[in-house]
Amino acid sequence: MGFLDRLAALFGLKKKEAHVLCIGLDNSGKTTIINRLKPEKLQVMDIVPTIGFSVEKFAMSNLKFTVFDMSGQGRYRNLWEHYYKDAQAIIFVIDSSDKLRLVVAKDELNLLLGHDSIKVRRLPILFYANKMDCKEALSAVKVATLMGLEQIKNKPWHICASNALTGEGLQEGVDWLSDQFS
Ligand code: G3D
Repeated sequence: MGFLDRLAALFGLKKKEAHVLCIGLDNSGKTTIINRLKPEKLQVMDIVPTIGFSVEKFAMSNLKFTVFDMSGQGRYRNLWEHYYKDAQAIIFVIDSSDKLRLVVAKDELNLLLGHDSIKVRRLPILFYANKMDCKEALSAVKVATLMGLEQIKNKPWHICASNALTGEGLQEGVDWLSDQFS
């Protein structure tokens, strides 16, 4: 059973269908992570960089995934807000090696957390501090501090250091997410 099959099985205990939103800035590693998590037969070998606003959607068992970039595209904001109300869990991917854009990621996270469809809901948020293999990568603890995660009080959250190229750390994150629904 793949990671997502297990997660889907757990969601299935309580809900017919669950929507997971996988978001983060462009180039943070969302596509690579999602491709790692998908069962092998669904894996895409060529990962096309996301340009402009594109949304990837796929369903697996009773899990529905929506993946998109939150990068500097204010004009698309109304479009992505549309997906917030359906989300039952969020995977927020951060490029730990891109210190300059951590500030942007933090701003986007705060906008997300303050959104009407999100702020009063106790939905779990899994953060991947991705690209841990990069020499200049910050530790997951440092990323959590710089992102102000300790200020998230009304939602369960967890941060995992990950290397989406090898898959390291991804399992831990999915296990945590699974626990939130079991
Ligand atoms: P996105 O979907 O968030 O836009 P992608 O990001 O999954 O397309 O990844 C962007 C680039 O980062 C890709 O490189 C990808 O291989 C790389 N990447 C993703 N995760 C990791 C990681 O954990 N470590 C390292 N070192 N690189 C990672 P290219 O060169 O194809 O643009």
